[in-house]
Amino acid sequence: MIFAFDHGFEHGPSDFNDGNLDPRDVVKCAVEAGFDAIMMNKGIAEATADIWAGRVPLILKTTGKTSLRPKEFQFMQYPISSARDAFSLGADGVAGTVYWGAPDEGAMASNFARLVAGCDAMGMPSLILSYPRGPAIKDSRDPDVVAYAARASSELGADIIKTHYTGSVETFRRVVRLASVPVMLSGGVKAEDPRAFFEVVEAVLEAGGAGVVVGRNVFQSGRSVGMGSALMGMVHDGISPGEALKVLDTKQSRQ
Ligand code: FBP
Repeated sequence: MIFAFDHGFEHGPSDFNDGNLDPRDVVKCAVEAGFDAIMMNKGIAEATADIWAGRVPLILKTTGKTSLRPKEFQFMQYPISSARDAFSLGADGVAGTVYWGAPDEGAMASNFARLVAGCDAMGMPSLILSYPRGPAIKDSRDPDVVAYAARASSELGADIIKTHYTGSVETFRRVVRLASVPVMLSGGVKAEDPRAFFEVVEAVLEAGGAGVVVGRNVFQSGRSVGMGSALMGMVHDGISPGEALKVLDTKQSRQ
């Protein structure tokens, strides 16, 4: 269970409200929920280190793009930190995004390959945000496209893959088998109904998925600790979506 919290860079203030505007409040909730790791950019990791350090492992996100860029230039993620930065911060892993199929796929893939080389030198695992995206990609959740991107990610040397749900257990199982390294669900836009999100998580786990990398479905829920705890229950203890809803309802409601 990895808490994704790089949205301040990727999406900006539109992802936040009064309750989650201060990253310190959000990181406190992630620690309280007991996530296995938090994925953040360097600056916010430094600013919140007194909260997470020694409690929850850090995965340093090393690539980014803002949504302020013109739309046609939003298909490229640039390196914004390094494996060395991760090491200096005491991180336990690094993450980077590749938009497979994008015009700049080559640059993103070779940047990720360099990241992997840096990680290998320091004995750190790498997580790839494997997202088919760009003018050539008609459907970024097309099972064949997601599977191709996942396999390309493992061929590149990624240790863990985070990608989109493909819509069914069967198609996601094919992604998992083809990748041959752990594949995790990418949370995505907050679901209207938490049960719907829990059902996707259940399907991913049934398909052999290794877990969930989730951001908005937690920190935009208004019940971050409850959502985090419910998802932890599903991934680690195999509780059902119905039981996860009970955990969500019984946990104290805050941020
Ligand atoms: P979510 O669970 O909120 O989707 O977070 C996962 C994530 O990959 C973030 O790490 C990243 O900021 C965001 O989704 C990317 O969103 P988009 O698909 O809009 O680029």
